[in-house]
Amino acid sequence: MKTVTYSVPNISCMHCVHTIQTELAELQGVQSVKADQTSKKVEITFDAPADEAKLKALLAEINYPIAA
Ligand SMILES: [Cu+2]
Repeated sequence: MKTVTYSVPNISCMHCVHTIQTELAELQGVQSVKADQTSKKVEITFDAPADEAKLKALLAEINYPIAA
């Protein structure tokens, strides 16, 4: 089990938070997702088959790319 925190500058409202949490939760292996509107950060706890490459790819795909 691994936990990562990403900066996601595009988070601007509760709707963004909801979208991110819903989409990431559907990825196999993801245990929990906490997106925060104020800090614009997303904390994800996951296990295989999920990995960081898949998390980042999914966030980019739904228009919430992580900050470099
Ligand atoms: Cu929003």
